[in-house]
Amino acid sequence: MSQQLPDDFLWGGAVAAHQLEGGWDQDGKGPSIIDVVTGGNVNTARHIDQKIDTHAFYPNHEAVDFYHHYREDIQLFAEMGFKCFRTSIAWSRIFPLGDETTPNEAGLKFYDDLFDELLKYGIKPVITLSHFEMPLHLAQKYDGWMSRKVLDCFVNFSKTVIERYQHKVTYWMTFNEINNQKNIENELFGWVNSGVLFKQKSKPEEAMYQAAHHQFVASAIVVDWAHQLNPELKIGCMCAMVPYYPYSSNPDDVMLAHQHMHDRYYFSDVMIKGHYPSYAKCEWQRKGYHIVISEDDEAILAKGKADYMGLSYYMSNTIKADVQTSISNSLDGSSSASVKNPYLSASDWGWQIDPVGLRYSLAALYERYEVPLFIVENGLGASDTPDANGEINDDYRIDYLRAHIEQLKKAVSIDGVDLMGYTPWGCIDLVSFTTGEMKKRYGFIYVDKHDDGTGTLKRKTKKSFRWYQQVIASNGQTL
Ligand code: BGP
Repeated sequence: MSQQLPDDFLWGGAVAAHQLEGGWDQDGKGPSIIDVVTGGNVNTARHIDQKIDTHAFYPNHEAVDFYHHYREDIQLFAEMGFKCFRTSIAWSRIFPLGDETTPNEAGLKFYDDLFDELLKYGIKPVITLSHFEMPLHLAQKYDGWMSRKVLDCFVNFSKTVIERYQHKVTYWMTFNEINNQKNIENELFGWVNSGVLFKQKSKPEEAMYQAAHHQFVASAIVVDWAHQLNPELKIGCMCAMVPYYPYSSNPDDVMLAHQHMHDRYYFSDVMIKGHYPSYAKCEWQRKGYHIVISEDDEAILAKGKADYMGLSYYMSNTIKADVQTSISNSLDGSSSASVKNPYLSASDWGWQIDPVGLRYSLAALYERYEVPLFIVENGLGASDTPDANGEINDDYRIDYLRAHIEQLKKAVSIDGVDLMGYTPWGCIDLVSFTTGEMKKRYGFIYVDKHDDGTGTLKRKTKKSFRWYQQVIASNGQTL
């Protein structure tokens, strides 16, 4: 069977504003909820009522200074042959506080220039409206997405940028990995998704569902509005896909894995199907949750269904019914029943490497939703060490990506998945989200920047750069 990908397949790379731009307070940008997260052992609570200590080393405040290096970086992306580049707009560059009516022109101009630079090389921008960002003021003043006021602010921000860039940007996503917050045990996820510390609420899970409801409505309003503005625009949702496997054929393991998959599907079910799934309503009733849903909300959700689904995929998770201890795994919302999968190896950060899980996820999602899918994140975090000649021979990264591309090709050619494109995460080295480290690198391009803040910021291509260049040139045939 031919494993040909479509001619217009969107090969590229992915980043997020706060993890690479730096310039956190430049040209009128306000502080964002992510600017007070130091990474790893995030303790956002202590920052909320305090002024930001500008002397503390927050890795993302400078990051890899894409804010000033984007021309040189885009030139390298073009050399790799990128068809698209996924990044996000830092909301607080546009609305520094979030509740103003007039946008910050300097912030708007930065993204105009950035998109023009991409388009100069024929690289299509793919834009996430909120990649773990919101002006800090909105979290402090309104309790983040607990409030419908923030819904209005997000819609205003989205309309402002979509209207401005509609002729430069066709592909949009509303919220990055909106489903991370389902793991209410990890405060980092709730904070970056919603600007809320759910564990401080009397009913944390109910609060999470309420905040998410406001995001669903906001997303649907934006999708519907954008379609009316310009029917060419494609607005997707975006979820982290970490499939749960049953540890064994024990029916209890199988059922547990099935139930846990609701954590993965809940958000995309609402955003793509346009209504709440029955298992959600059943859970709210069983737990005595009351989610405030306004009269028009259901009609809004039905009208503003996402055009496609963006997903991140790094690993799978395995679940066992009678186990109370967990493997350490910070990204995937793992419960106490997660166990090591004996068939898989793991990255240095414990993320279990599972290329077949990507095909499995794509097939399952496409059968469930029948909308185009877009792999907007995938990759291996590793601590690259330059050799004696200063070269980075990252064969481990090439092996990881090759194995995943082989599987995505099978998903297209054997499982019939409509796949729009593939943008490996952190195509240029940037600050790790879960750990705040520079040493956890994903890039095809090395950046001389280190965890203690030192480094020249000089860029250098890795071995994987030439490899990926060939992959794109051959449309995935030369791996
Ligand atoms: C996803 C985020 C990204 C990114 C990636 C890798 O959850 O959408 O922002 O950082 O994970 O995670 P990390 O940087 O922690 O290795």
